[in-house]
Order: sequence, then C-alpha cells, then structure tokens
Amino acid sequence: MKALSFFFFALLGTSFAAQAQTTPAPTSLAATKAKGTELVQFKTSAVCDMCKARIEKSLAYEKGVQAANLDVPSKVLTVTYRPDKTTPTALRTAVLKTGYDADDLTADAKAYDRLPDCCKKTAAAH
Ligand SMILES: [Cu+2]
Repeated sequence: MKALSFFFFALLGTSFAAQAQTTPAPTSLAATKAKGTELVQFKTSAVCDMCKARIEKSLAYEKGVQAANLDVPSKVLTVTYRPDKTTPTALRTAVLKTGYDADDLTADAKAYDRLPDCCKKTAAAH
C-alpha cells in the first residue's frame, strides 16, 4: 500500500512538472508585472499593425498606464496600469474612444468613422 501511494505521488509529480513546462504564458505575464501595478486584458476589434500602434499609443497617453501591448492575431490588448491612478473601466473607455471595441462594448462611433478603411471591422485580416 505504501509503495503504491508513493508511485501515485511520483506520477502526480511528473504530470505537474510536464504541465508547468507546457504553459509558460502565465508565468511570463506575472514576470512583467511590476510591484504596485495591475494587469488587465481586453479583447479589441483591431485588425492590423496600424491598429496595434494606434491603440498602444492612445493607451500610453492615458493616466496611470505603465505599458500597453496588443497582440494582433488574438486582438487581445494587455495593459499594465497603476490601480491608484486609473481603473479597468477608464482603460476600456480609452480603447472605445480610439475607435475599437473593448470586450463586449462597442467602439465610439465618431472615432470609428475616423479610422482608415483598412482598420474597420469589415476589413479582412492583413
Ligand atoms: Cu488597422
């Protein structure tokens, strides 16, 4: 019985180790998070590198934002911010005012109209 439980835990240990190796993403995100800052992610309607530059630039001007990075293939914007200076709601609004959707919220219509055609939601991925 003792030998059997040892075997079981050894097996459990190896599967945990294997899991840790195949999922490096959460640890790398945690590593970029500086002390006193929070991380938030929004799904946006960005389509290309121009959208990426536009969103990252506009977030960089927002109060309390430490870093903003948009992953074009997944359209996910990751923002590192100071929780004592801003809120996820304010950051989401900044994305809307740039002309892009943020999670389930729709882009500000006027800002969206100002986007070049290639950056509209109807544009094909390029
Ligand atoms: Cu674009």
